[in-house]
Amino acid sequence: MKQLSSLPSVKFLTSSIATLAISLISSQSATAATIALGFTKLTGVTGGSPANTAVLRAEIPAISFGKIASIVIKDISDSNAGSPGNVTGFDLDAIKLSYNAVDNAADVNTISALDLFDFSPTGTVLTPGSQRPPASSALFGTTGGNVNNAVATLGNFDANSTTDPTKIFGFFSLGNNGQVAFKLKSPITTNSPLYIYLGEVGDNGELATGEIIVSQPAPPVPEPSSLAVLSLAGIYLAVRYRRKNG
Ligand SMILES: [Ca+2]
Ligand SMILES: [Ca+2]
Ligand SMILES: [Ca+2]
Repeated sequence: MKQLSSLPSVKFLTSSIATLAISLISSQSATAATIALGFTKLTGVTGGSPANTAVLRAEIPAISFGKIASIVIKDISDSNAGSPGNVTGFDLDAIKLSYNAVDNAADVNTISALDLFDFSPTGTVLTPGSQRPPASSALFGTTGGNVNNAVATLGNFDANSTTDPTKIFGFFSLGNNGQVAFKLKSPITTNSPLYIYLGEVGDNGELATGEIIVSQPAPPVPEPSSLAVLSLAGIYLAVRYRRKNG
């Protein structure tokens, strides 16, 4: 009876040693780091007709330890902010990377941009958030769980800020707690500050956070002998535990 009851403990011990080994390996060959972005709201609004897109700017510092590989934007809107249904959550009009800093929303469309975004589902990976009732089949500006850039036009701050179905255009909605990851066409280094601009349609209190994912050159792969030592240690501990408790 005693032996039977001790078996699950032994299994647990061996699996926790395996977990330890995996985390050691991944920390020795870390390939990514994340940096949170802090956004500042620019003066005024921009957009299509009606134009009511708020523009948010974050500074990406010069990065010497790796390359910027992707940018992740997450909805953190209060569940009462903005309109419900298919426009629930942060309404992204556009995203832009530029070396130019501007303070007025009206200037964001004219500054030069870095051509690094791929707005197809290959480079723009959406995790749709939830809709507040009445829910539609899809969030606005999305099709089949992906951003539909023919509707969202993420390269232009051009959204018509309305929920009128005959006029609504130029953005997509993230849904509550939705997120979108932009995988850059080629990872970049920055020797000087770079600016990221986001447009939020409606300027109606919906919020998002952002982070950049920096890829790092992988350090040398751990020596096979050190991995072997870890597995041997695991076997030894498991056997010892079984003897002691078996
Ligand atoms: Ca919204
Ligand atoms: Ca747009
Ligand atoms: Ca909005």
